[in-house]
Amino acid sequence: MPQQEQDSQQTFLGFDLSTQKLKAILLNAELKVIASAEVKFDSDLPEFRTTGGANPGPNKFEYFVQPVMWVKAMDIVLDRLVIQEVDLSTVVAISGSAQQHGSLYWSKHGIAALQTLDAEKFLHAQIDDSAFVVNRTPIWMDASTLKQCFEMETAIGGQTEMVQMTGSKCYARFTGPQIRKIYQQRTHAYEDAQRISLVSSFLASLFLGKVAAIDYADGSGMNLLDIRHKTWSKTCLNACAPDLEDRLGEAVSGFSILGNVSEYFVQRFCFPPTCKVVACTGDNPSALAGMLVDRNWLSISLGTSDTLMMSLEEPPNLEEGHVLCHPTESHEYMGLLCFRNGSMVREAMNKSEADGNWEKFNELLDSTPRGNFGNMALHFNEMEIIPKAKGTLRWNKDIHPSSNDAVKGVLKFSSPQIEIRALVEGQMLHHRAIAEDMGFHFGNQTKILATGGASVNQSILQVIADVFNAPVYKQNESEAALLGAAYRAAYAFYLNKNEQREPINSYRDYILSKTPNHLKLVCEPNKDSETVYTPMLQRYRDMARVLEGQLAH
Ligand code: ADP
Ligand code: XUL
Repeated sequence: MPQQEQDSQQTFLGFDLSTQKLKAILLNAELKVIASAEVKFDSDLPEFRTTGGANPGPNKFEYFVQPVMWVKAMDIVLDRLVIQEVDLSTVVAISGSAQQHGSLYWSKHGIAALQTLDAEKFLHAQIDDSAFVVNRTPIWMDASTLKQCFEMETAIGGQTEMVQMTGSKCYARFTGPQIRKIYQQRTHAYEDAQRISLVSSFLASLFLGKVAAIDYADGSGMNLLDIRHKTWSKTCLNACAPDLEDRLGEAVSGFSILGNVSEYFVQRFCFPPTCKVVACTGDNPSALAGMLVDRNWLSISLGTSDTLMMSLEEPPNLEEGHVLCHPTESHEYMGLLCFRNGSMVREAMNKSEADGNWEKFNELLDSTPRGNFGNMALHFNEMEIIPKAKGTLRWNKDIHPSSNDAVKGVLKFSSPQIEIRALVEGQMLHHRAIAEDMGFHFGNQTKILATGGASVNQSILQVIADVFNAPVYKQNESEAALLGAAYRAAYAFYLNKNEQREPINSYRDYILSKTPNHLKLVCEPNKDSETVYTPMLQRYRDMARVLEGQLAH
């Protein structure tokens, strides 16, 4: 077959091993989705008795997964593709996205099993419990390692040092503290662990037939990687557990081709023997890769919690929030902010002021002017992450930040519509202020990409456009993390093929040249936005200081 025709038949396979499911998509040479399949852990694999994809552990704050569940899910998802008559012999590259922070501890037997898979048998019959020395993999929901966080930060000289080195202070769910807990509580298992994988590198390992390298971006969620030098930090490794570097292996770029797919997949599923396995990464970095946005874009996910993602030139030293190595731009960083008081608070307000009806909520929101006559509110129903504050504060236009009234604020506003606008504007002012603190530069070029459950709400999106004084866009295809995995596979394959040829397109340029219309404009800011919201941003900061101060007393 002529080369061009051959190229046009190439496909790229992406996976997302998220908390609740394993999903696969196949993209054709034009990067259009041509097939997909998924396995839901709770319903498709009930024998593992997960709820929302996780098992609560025996002790407080513990959450785990039996890794064999993920192996079994891979057997099923591949079979589901085959049942749809997907031709896997066209797949030239594979990559994946996975929930961040979880850790798997390979036994000697497990590593041998990966290398000698028998194509006649299921994966899970060969990579079973005995492949791991710890058969309960701690996942990101686990919050049981506060002691180890404290120990690691103390050992390296404090929280500020940890933030400067690794981009995050120690978080209980991060992998370093989790590894330290295993080392302390199950020392023999730790000693027997030949290698340690993240969930993403475990996913790559299945296809590679050996333990795969961890990529820089997902590696940034461990409190172990020096994010500026992209190497493991010796001080952090020493603060975590002995002889750890050998167990982690070298960290690599997310565009690295780790090798060809193992013989098992060639024989059992007809993958071509030259099919490349590209390093897998975490779901958040993979989502940023899937959104194809540059440094002018702020991505806002309005899910259960509100999450902001952005590209940064330099890592800031924010005490909270996360800075990761960028998944696709080697000279940039990725900023990740997660806020607890997102949809849950909007939902509570919708219930109390609009009978739980989003249409009514929107009518009320739209009936009030931008700026809400100077009425503002902060609703941190749960302890917020940044700022560390809890409680509700309402100010009207008459309250002076340094007056006695500032602390108490106003008890309630005069109407449901004022309450609703004060909430939504307050939330978005909060998000904007913290994004600025993280180092995001707002300007004429700024654009917002909205995703997540509440991004269906046009009235909320209009408030976002106004408060951020930037147009708001949505993506045509959903599931950015999954797309990101398949796009990275395609780009890594392209880089590999063009090694000798110049010039090489950047990741974004290359993918966008094939999928130019992946976004749609949904809202534009009103002309007076900057005038209305700039003073309110300062007022938000004053209000936040009051709430923070209350907590301190
Ligand atoms: P997660 O991925 O965190 O499970 P989703 O991205 O599915 O969450 O978003 C769920 C949230 O979307 C719900 O908490 C709900 O409040 C919110 N939501 C759904 N529809 C609307 C709407 N029309 N307006 C505002 N919020 C909505
Ligand atoms: C990020 C985090 C989660 C997981 C699961 O720090 O803990 O978003 O990646 O999705």
